Amino acid sequence: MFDNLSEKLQRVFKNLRGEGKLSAENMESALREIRMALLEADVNFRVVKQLIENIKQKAMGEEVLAALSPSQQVVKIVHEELIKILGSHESKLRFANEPPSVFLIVGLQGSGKTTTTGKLARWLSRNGHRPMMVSVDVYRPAAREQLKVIARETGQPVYEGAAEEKQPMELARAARRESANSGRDVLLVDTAGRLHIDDQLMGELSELKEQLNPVEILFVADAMTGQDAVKSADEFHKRLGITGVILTKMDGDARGGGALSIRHVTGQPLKFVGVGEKFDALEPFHPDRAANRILGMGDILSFIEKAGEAIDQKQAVEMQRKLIENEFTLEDFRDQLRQIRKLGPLGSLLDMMPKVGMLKDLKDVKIDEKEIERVVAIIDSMTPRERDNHMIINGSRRRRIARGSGTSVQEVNQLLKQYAQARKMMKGLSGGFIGRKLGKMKMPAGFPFGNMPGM
Ligand SMILES: Nc1nc2c(ncn2[C@@H]2O[C@H](COP(=O)(O)OP(=O)(O)OP(=O)(O)O)[C@@H](O)[C@H]2O)c(=O)[nH]1
Ligand SMILES: [Mg+2]
Repeated sequence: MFDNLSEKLQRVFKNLRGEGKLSAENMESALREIRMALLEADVNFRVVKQLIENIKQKAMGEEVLAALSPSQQVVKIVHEELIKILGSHESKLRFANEPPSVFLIVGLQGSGKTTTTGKLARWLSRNGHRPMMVSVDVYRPAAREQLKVIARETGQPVYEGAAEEKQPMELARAARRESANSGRDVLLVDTAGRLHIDDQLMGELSELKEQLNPVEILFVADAMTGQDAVKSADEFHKRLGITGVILTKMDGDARGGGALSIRHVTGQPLKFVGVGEKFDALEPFHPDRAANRILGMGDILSFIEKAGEAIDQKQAVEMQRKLIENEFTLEDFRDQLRQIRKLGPLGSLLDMMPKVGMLKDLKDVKIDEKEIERVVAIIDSMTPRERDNHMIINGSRRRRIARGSGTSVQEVNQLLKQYAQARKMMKGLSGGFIGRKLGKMKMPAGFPFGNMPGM
């Protein structure tokens, strides 16, 4: 989602790495490059200006730590300033004291309102709520039908209403009654889109707002439209008063500038991002995690969350300690692989991983179930002592292990080599600045799968 920007910024930091000290000159040129990278990522120019100003002040000010190298200092400062611009913390949805809480879903035509309504209903029901949906789009034929189909696909209830009903307000009111009667605590109101912001649309939305008293007015914008998304969010906010933004199609080649600008320009938080057409492709937006992603530190926390069901947290913490202290044994390695197998498709998970150093290569790799099975079989054929200390696995032990696991000595050799590499890599990672950062962020158990064959 921020790949390009991330790559460019990392290049800036890399160039600074050779410098002994932060000076006015090297900082000036770094700032110039950061500014270019942000503008190219379609970040709003006012936001860029503010960011650069803040970074400059901090870097030149007294906050610079002598212990850090120039590139580390700049990474740290940019990281902090990015988070500030993005909004310091996750903006949670609000709920009314008296259910049902009404959420108005608004936005321009084709931005993804109806799809997002379905995603949000699914997300809410998985997070302890009992949502109901209603479409008040009485203009586009089949608009209400579309939401009915989505309701079926997501297994979430929809208030259908009479087919001939032509009054948005009537539909919404009836849906609210139905929600209250059936114990639903959130009513999601999918509204009609328009090509442009016009008075009729605003009039209708204002009336819905007045009558329904929504706790959330969520503006849905297509991230691919870049700064136009930011502009229309701002205009909607000025005319209607929105409470948050959902950027859709972040899975496309949007440059991410919208996500970086919304908060600063509109004063309203980005609450969710849509990252695909499927109904599970909706993620709460976390400013700190986005900043990590942009700076190539990976999105370890999202990774943990996604892996949550498969990974035992206590084990993850223990694993992290072992990694840092280099006590990571072959047995741990096997446990990790077993967990990875439980995680399912790795592609999207790998996307969240830090793209520092060797890990960068992991992005293009695919996981191969059979490979994992083979590696697990090899480790299973070792004795506990061998798993504990791979150094004792000599030639004859290797032959025995190969026989026992139905593999070849070459395959056993390869595995041991990869294991040694993974250990080395983790040791390197846990050392430097990035490593310390990662350390604090809790490493997920499925982390060090190294350069596994076919993975
Ligand atoms: N790739 C991708 N496609 C999305 C996402 N969100 C929505 N879409 C697609 O965008 C298109 C328009 O989505 P809708 O939900 O119908 O948009 P809408 O705002 O309700 O449109 P109108 O009601 O006509 O104004 C559909 O093809 C969706 O599948 C997303 O996060 N990623
Ligand atoms: Mg729609």
